[in-house]
Amino acid sequence: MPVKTIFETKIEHVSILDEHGSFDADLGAGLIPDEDVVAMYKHMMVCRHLDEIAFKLQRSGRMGTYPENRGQEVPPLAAAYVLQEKDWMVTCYRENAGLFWRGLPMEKILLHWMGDERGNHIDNCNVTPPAIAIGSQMLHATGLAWSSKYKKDGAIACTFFGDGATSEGDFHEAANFAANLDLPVVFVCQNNGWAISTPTKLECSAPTVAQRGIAYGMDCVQVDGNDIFAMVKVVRDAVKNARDNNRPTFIEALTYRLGDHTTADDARRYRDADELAMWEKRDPMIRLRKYLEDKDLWSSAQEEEQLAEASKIVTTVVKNAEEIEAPTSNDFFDCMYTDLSPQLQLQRDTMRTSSLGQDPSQVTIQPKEGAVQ
Ligand SMILES: Cc1ncc(C[n+]2csc(CCOP(=O)(O)OP(=O)(O)O)c2C)c(N)n1
Ligand SMILES: [Mg+2]
Repeated sequence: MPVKTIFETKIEHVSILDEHGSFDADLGAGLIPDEDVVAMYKHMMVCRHLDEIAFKLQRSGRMGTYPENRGQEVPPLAAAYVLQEKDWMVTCYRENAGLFWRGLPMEKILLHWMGDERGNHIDNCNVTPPAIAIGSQMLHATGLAWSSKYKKDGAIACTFFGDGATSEGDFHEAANFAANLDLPVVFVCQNNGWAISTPTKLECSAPTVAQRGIAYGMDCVQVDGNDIFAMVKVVRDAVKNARDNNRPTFIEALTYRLGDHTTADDARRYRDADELAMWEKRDPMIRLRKYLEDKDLWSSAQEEEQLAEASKIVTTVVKNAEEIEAPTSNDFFDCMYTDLSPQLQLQRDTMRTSSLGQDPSQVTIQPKEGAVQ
């Protein structure tokens, strides 16, 4: 029996606006109207300012742990730009730029990281709360896509996750399910080179993360994730494939987190200063600003103006988040169950007393000292 090749594949890498600001006019022509590019740049400035302020809130004890998004704004923003209102964006925790573009109030993200459950109550747009259990959200996206296919409502799901998340079983289950059931899902992996302190090469020995999708029979592509034009192009293709053909696509977006993993981390302990310096030069905002300035679409005066605007927006957002009425301990019960059993009702009604769980008619109910109301 002769040995013959029965399967060969390749992974394409897409780049349109490179780190030096040069633009591939053939690939990039007509992709994004100028006014939208300006709007995206302005949006990124606001997001980055929020990121900076969130970091300071944590450092000054006004917020819990926070994962900086700085440097990774482009992939989620591109997806949010392409998706339709009915579609789902199902993310982890470094996708603020896309969530806000879709209409998620910024206060929600601050509340989430302040430990306030109301940050997860989203009723104005099709996005899910940040998924902290790594990989779990890919299954949710696949389920949402399955339900859309079943209901024939034409919606697709676009899910975001990190390079590290592709080493979780959840990724493989979601990918297998989506590909075998022909589901309209777009899998976007933000490959930032690290899963906290574990470099990607230690958990993926293949030359690209993208090729992990090939095993499931998906179209796979790698893209410069700091290039808004390339990102919009590949997401648009993937969304079309999902919507028209019910086929999932795997996108590996090469990017970098310019900050620490979270405020609980110090990346200087494991990341090379030279590596960081190299990626600082590839900052998506530097190249976009240069692109806009070269086309006379942006000026220093506009930059100043937008910085002031970002500061104004973020100040209001922080004020709204911090001044929200304090939650009551009844929320433990009321937000968890639709119908409370008599026992739980009793616990709720007596939890701020010294007679937790006892029948109020049979004991003298005394408010507990120092109880939160
Ligand atoms: C199931 C699970 N395991 C471990 C963790 C702890 N953890 C939090 S973030 C992280 C690394 C994730 O890396 P990656 O998927 O590359 O995302 P990135 O933070 O780089 O964006 C780990 C292991 C977790 N949150 N959930
Ligand atoms: Mg990572």
